[in-house]
Amino acid sequence: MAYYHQANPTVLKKIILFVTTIISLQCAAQKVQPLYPIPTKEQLAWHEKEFYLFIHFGPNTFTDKEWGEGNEDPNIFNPTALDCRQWARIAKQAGAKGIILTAKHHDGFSLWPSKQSTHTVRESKWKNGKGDVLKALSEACKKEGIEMGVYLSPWDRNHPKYGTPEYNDVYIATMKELFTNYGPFFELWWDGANGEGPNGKKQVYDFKRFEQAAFSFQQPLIIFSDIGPSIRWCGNEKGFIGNTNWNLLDTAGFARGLGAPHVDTLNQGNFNGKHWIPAEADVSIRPGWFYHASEDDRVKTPDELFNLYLKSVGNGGNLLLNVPPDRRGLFHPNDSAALMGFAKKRAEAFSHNLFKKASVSTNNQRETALRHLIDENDNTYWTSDRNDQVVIQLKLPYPETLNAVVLEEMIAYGQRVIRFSIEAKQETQFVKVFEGTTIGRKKIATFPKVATNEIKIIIHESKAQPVLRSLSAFYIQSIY
Ligand code: FUL
Repeated sequence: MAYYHQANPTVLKKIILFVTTIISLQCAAQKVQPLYPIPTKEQLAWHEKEFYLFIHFGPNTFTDKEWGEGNEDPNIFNPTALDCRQWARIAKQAGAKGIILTAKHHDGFSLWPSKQSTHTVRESKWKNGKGDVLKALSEACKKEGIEMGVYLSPWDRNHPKYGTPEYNDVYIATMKELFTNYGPFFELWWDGANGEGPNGKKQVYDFKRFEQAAFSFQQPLIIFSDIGPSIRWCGNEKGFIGNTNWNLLDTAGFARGLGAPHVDTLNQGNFNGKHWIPAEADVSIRPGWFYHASEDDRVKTPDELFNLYLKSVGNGGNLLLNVPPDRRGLFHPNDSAALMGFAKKRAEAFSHNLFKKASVSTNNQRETALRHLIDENDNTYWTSDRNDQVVIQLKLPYPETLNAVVLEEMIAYGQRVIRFSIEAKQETQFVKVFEGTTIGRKKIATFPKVATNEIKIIIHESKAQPVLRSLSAFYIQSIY
């Protein structure tokens, strides 16, 4: 009897060895080497935001212009019912994660009482010169639990120092005021536009110093410009990011503004780009960036906004949607209604994941963590043991009609997939329904609806073993 109760040390050692080998083999099967370049922690957090609002507001709102000259009477700025809480509340309800405000546009007018300028809210009639839009917005965002960012135009058509080396100091001091009094910001937005100032001179921007200064005022910080350093322009103002979209960019030899890479490069990134600089799509809900009453009936519809979402977030980037307040200082009801319709459309489209109850199999040995593909957990992933002809098969419990598959890479390990396709089983054969290139943070693949109970995802080419975070499938009513 004693024999059965006393563990034999040799047998015990063998059992322990066996168990630890199995555990470490399973871990090794999932252990992934990053494929550089990879995103920073801040960039990863930025990717997760997906969608946020832009707000263009200032003298142009009252003069009906898009580019003010900088010589407008500051008294023209006089919103009758400004309410930043309304902006923030609607942004939140629309699912936007933050608001980026034009703290200063090209006319040089500052929406806060800046010490660096004499063209500000302080010089206006609004609230007898005691108003401060930056303060009001930062309080409103905090109350609504969304984040705030700032657009600060380097081009300034009002500042007397513009066009001289001292203006670079002015720009840095202006940034400092913003960061110190109203930060932290989730994003700092640098416009590449560089025109003439009041004295007819153009400015040589010292972006190197601007960058160092901004990072000294706030760390971590995401800075947008044509070429980063943190995120890039997508090459157009229509809200479309390339179907092929590498989060990578080569910046050596390029500059912001006219010296930027070709717009197609910004739109698609560089296949072998040296830096992780993902694309942001900036677009307005109306034809103009600023409010014009004549455009009240030209607000994009929920369907059009949803299409923009597919072309930006659905191509692995973020969507920065401009909603310009009117002369009261409020979102116009047409814009608010479109935003609510857009939110509803997204909620309806992605609420019923048809892969949730699927059974998953693959053509390679790493079967163990396959469930992570459909567990709807952003922190888990599955990786393959090969980098070409990876086939993932998803069997549904019963046939479903679907027209969209959402694929996500675990980009913390780098962007890898070069080319993939999707097939749906029809009777006894698989039929190709989608051919794609990159996946990145998110790819929303849409195709004509198909009724099926089996889907194959085939990764034909990948820079290294694909590391996938999630696969989901949907039927979206009336894809635009
Ligand atoms: C451009 C500006 O010139 C437009 O007025 C607008 O602010 C847009 C977002 O960026 O470069």
